[in-house]
Amino acid sequence: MNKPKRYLITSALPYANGPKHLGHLAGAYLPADIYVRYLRAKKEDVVYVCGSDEHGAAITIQAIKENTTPRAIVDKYHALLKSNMADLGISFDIYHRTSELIHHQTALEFFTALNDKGDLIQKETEQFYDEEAKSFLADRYIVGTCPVCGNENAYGDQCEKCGTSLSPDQLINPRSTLSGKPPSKKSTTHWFLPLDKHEGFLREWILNQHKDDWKANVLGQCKSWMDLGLQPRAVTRDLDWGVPLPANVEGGKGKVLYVWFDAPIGYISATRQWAIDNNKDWKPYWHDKDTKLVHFIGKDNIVFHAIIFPVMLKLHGNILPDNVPSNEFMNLEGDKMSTSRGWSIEMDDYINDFVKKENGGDMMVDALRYYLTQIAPETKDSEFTWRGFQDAVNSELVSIFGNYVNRTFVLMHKLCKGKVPPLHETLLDDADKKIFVDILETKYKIESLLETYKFRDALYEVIDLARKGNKYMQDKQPWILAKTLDANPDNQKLIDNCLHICLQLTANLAVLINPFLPFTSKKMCYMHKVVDKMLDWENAGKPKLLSVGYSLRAPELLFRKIEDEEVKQQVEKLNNKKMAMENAALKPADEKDAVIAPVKSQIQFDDFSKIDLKVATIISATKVEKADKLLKLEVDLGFEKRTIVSGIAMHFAPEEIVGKQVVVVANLAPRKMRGIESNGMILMAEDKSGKLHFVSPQTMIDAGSNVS
Ligand code: B3M
Ligand code: ZN
Repeated sequence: MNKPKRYLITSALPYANGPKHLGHLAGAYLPADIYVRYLRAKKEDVVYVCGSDEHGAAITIQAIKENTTPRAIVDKYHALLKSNMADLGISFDIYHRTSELIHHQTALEFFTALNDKGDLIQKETEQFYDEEAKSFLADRYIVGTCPVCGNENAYGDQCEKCGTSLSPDQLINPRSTLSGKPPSKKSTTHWFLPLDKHEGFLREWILNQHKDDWKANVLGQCKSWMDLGLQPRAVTRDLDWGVPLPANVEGGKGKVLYVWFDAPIGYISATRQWAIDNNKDWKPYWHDKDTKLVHFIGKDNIVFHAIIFPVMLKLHGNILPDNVPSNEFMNLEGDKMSTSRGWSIEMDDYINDFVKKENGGDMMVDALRYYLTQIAPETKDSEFTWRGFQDAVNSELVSIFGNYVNRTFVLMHKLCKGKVPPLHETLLDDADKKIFVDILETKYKIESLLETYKFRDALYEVIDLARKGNKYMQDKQPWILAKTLDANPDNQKLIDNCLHICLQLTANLAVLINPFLPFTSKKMCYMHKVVDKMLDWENAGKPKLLSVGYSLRAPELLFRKIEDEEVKQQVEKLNNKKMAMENAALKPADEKDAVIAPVKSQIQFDDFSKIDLKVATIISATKVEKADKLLKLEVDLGFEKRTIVSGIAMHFAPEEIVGKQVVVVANLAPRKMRGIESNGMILMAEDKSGKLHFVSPQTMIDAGSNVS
């Protein structure tokens, strides 16, 4: 397209059904954020929208799992996702939600417009039905035995054990999750989007017009989908959670829009809400041909964004996406990332473990952004390992980038009185001049890489420029020149030149790294005593960003090293989490649904008062060797510290319980377990799924407090 007048950038709307992991972040959010920050630095008109996807079976199933309402689920996880994204520097202009009224209105207007024009068709189909619950059943609501691996709890759309995609008809002994009874079939009428009618347009638009600028994985998936033959897609469902069809649509009673019909319209409603909040006009962003619309997504969302939504947009008279940059998946320590299997690092976990002030704060956000970009699964699946994270941070961010900036500032304070030294043009040699050329070339390379969505290569260029800076300084050795100043006072001019150039380079690095590591750039602005305006992209490549004689601040620590111990702890935590999940899943069904245990026979108050219950604080927890279930705890009872061995290792990772308060039977006779003397017992509540919970005071109180 011609130079766009404005940009509308979207990231896939995450389902508000649980925390999201680092694979999600690396797939659809971080690359979009880098792109948007770059466009903003270029002073482009850009709006970046996202929000929670709050409809569909993903939500209602989670509500059943957590024994609560869909509303409570979306409220809880919307708040979590919104704050997680903000903490990790994802700079949406709006993070909206599809349960908002304006979204329901926008989605219905869209549906009605298409329906009124005759772009949708109605068809009668047979659907699974639960006679007892009087409810149609989404595929997810039907469980049965997986024909592939024999898992007795496979869902009607997928077996989570072996990963096979299924349809409910393939399940052996299917049953409804609502009543437990086998489902029947019942006919129902739905609205369909006849994709087959649009095949000609899609083939021309995707496979011809975009054959050179869309990624190969996107083109490939679209082509194979079309080659299988496009079918009409249902856009409504018989459900009570979603965007209800309006009362005046005949036959619409009890039906809602299918979540994949309403969710992408969420991009439009988010733009509308953003426009209201900012006193802007939303229409050009969705109607003007000069708008560049880009959807950042993960590979499981390709057909929805590259085929189905574009057909909807075209029928509705909107602009079409200019690109749909989609990432492959990011694996974790040799296995697929999956929250439900416990093999994942949630954004929330990373924030709790690393971004807290005492662990490094914002610099650890940038450390994560660095590693995730460096291993971005842009063309094939990639792999996150904690060791890889440590390597990237320690040997690139700390040793190359951080070290270069730090050395420059330290030497400038030592050898140039804390000021930007003058440049003595006549003394410039080739190596000096080369740095200015390198800066400019790097800028151009980064621009063309970012504009073609090659974020990992673009980031590499920034680090490579810092590497060149290090080498330049190492070759010039201004600290050696400084030693001979008495004999050669003119050497000061060479020192000046070296540090002048090094400083113009640090200022340029701040501009160039800004889209990727915004917190680092901010800190660098502070060190350079310049306002954030220096980060405008037009400043990139300039040889005179800093004025001669300008005094600069002392260097600040930009990054910190990741210790071996941290890597070890994280790997252990991951393994523990997976084990706890597996144990919960392996419990036989009757054990999970255990009835409430009958009340034990009566005792007298005297019997009870013999038990001395006290509040204790856990000060350390370690696994007991060769005993899967045991943790050795040190607890503080106020008047003394004690060791207690407790059978809770399947339920808690050691590091997550340190600092927690518990109730202890303080006068229980000591007992030896695996050779360790245990002095007391910790009270636990067991829920019906068999999971253990601590019994603790509501707020922290003095250790040793009596419980009676
Ligand atoms: N919520 C699916 C997902 O999270 C879906 C994306 C909607 S984008 C409009 O993978
Ligand atoms: Zn299976």
